[in-house]
Amino acid sequence: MRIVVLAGGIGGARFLRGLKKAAAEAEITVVGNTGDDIHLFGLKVCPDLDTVMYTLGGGIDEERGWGREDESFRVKEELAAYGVGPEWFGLGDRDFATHIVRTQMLAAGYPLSAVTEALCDRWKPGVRLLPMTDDRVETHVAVELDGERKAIHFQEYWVRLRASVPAHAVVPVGAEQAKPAPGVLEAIGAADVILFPPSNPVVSVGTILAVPGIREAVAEAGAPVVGLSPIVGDAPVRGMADKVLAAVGVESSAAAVAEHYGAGLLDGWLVDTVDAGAVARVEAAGIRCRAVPLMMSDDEATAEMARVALELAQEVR
Ligand code: GDP
Ligand code: FO1
Ligand code: CA
Repeated sequence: MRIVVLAGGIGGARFLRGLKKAAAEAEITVVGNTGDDIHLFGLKVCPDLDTVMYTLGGGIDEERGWGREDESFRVKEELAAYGVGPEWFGLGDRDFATHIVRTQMLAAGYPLSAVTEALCDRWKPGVRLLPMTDDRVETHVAVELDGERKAIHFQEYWVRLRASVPAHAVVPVGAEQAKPAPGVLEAIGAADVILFPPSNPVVSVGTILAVPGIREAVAEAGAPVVGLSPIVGDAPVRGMADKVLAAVGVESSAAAVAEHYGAGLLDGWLVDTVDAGAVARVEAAGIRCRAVPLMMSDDEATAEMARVALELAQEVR
């Protein structure tokens, strides 16, 4: 079975760990979000690709959910001693090596997809990890700061400001001119099942779908498309999905996220049991829906979510 997953960082990565357990024989291709990417200290950092790679490869800091386990921050401290920031972004010493290798390969002319493959040669995530695009895309958030409206990088909005200021718009800068990375459209076209993990619908899955050709390929794919809600009981399990959903005019609820993707894209949708009341509304939108436990408390609970998603895919095909 060929499974394609459009994934962000932590939510996508944890789901993938369960999916690998639920479908050990499957060939899994992950289309990763690169809209969170940022250039810092002359280095290219790809948080969501790295979160997937480290999580599946056994190098993640489990508690934080991002960055390397057993990490230290001495380089960051030394940079700060020179007055060189940003001090609000926590790049660890072990993580730095990944960004140095990536930046060096990009400078030598390799596309991000080839660099990601090379990094995965070390981590062996057990999935094929493709960036959504080899082109530069950066998610910016329009905010009100000190009475002034301005656009800031998504990482500044989330990591520095902790989404504490109202977001008026979310813009994947560069997406319109971007092309899907090699293999992305082919994988979607050849998939038996396409899954949207419980990733952020705006700044993760939404950004991937904003690359011209990807949304169309998913909508026209022969394979069933099934998603899992990142919103449980009208709030994100973690992160700022409620804030960025508000910025795009979508209410923070499992049903509203399904309607936001729409029946043109989704065939099936899983909501948590606490949102069982939303099933009828999702089905009225033409999307098959079931309510099951959606908390990724451990790999077995997550594997069970993945099994139900694959069953629902069978039902709707
Ligand atoms: P990010 O890039 O690190 O923000 O990760 P993703 O975009 O892949 O996933 C973020 C989303 O995962 C958030 O909106 C969370 O609500 C959701 N999420 C995290 N843990 C869980 C969980 O255990 N269950 C569900 N249903 N959603 C979760
Ligand atoms: N998230 C934070 O909340 N604070 C950080 O200092 C931070 C550093 C960081 C470094 C590398 C990396 O791959 C991820 C990192 N993240 C950090 C997580 C990440 O930037 C965001 O949580 C996601 O991009 C949100 O989708
Ligand atoms: Ca992300």
